Amino acid sequence: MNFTEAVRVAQEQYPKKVTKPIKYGTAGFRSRADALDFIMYRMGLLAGLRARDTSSVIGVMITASHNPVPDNGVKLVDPMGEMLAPAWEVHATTLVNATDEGIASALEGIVSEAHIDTSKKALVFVGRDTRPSSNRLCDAVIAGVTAVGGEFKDFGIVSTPILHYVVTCYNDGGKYGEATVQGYYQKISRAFNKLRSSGTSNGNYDPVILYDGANGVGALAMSEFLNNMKKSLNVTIFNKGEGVLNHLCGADYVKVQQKWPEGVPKTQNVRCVSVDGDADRVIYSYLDSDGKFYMLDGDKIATLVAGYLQELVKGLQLKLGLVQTAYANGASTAYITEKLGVPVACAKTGVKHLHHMALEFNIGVYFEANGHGTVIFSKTAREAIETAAQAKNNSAEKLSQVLDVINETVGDAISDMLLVETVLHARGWSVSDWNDAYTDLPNRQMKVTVADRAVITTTDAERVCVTPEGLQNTINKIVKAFLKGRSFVRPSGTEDIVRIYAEASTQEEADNLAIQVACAVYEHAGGIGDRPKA
Ligand code: G16
Repeated sequence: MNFTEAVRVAQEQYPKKVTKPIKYGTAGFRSRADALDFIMYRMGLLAGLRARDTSSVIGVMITASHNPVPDNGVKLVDPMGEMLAPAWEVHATTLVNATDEGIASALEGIVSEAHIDTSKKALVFVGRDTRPSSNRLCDAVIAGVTAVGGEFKDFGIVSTPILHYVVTCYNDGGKYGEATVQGYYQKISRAFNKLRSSGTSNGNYDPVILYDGANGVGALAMSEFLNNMKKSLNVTIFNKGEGVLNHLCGADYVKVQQKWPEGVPKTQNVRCVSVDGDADRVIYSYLDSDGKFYMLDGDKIATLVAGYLQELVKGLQLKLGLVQTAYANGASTAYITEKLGVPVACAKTGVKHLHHMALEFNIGVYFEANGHGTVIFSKTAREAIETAAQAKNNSAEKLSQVLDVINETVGDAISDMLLVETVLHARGWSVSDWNDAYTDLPNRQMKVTVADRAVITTTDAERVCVTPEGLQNTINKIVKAFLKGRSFVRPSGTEDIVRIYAEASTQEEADNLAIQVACAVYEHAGGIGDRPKA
């Protein structure tokens, strides 16, 4: 195949105007939307080749998820719903950094390295979030797919998990479910309705939910679910799109700012469920009778789910494990290992890393503290559960129903919410009963802007900073002065900033630790703008 057409379209419609090197980040490419047209076009080209390489449908999701509205981005979905394979992240980076004329040789290089038969058919599924720029960028992706002779199916505005789901279902011939948007809603809703057939209330459990849609696609997805879920839950949707996407609301805001989302009434003792801009992350929160705010993040979800699944799989000889990242609250890790006896592994930030590690268990629960995660079941686990369920083992029967509520293909805010609701209902717990399982160590996250965030490199699942020289020593010295102090820094892969995480025995100490470490980053790593302050 020659790539003359790919070069022509690039030069005429999607010329590259930047020379600065660009790297594939935590979840694909992300930046301001007006700088993304050429990248989107090239990701269309790449998806066309990847589809031929795998003889499968590949997904392209246009979203910048938790980032602000002026940003956008692209996530590529591999055949079984996984994030793009690491070798192809390298190809993606090469292709994006080529000149317009250089596209041809970059594509030829990929074809030859991956031994791709370019005469094969290529089909790419495309989806996008609700950002104003997403439609235009979707056209660029489609132009790329078409320029390498591929075909596409445009799913329009969908959540990221829906796109992962339809890609997986199409590629496995419908075994996981029907490869349509409606098929997604129906499979998960049906399973949830079935689990609720015995009644909606139980003990302290109350099916009332305040839902924060972050003014994005998560609000649309929840309305669709409610149409399919009959009256199994009593959900009221807020932040449906009347406000600005992710602004003062949504999962990232609630998690990082540790605040109740704007636009949601401050009803006490009712749980609020916040999702992010593409509905792949979820955070719970509530206000107690004194109006005090409590947040239940990915760590709380992971421990709730792992504890429940561990009970259900008892006697089935299956190895269940939990994967977290350095952001996991120290109290959650202690609780899950010491109290529940579940092994815990630590991965680098990015669901792709967690997913990979979770595959080492028969049942792998993986969650980032920011609410991004799911549960995956190996073939062995599925077979063992099925056999036991057929033999009328009660727990296995329950487990086989729970399996269908879970979207194993990727972290899915609403499927995760339904899983949490299932566990709370089964335990007869209120949100405060859940929160009481363990107490989070007070923590704080901060961002520092530096001239070039690539100067920060890390090791040991991002818990240790390797460069710039001296920064880790400084952090160690600062941390020593704080009771139960822990802190690390890492360059974000989705925003042009460095992230700081700190935890300590009190909130004041955690805040103080975060500021001191942020100042150390500012000094050692070339901070720009104002010095970090409280
Ligand atoms: C993406 C990734 C997550 C990651 C988050 C923040 O989430 O999928 O795994 O935790 O970015 O990454 P970073 O700290 O490198 O900016 P999302 O929801 O924004 O797509």
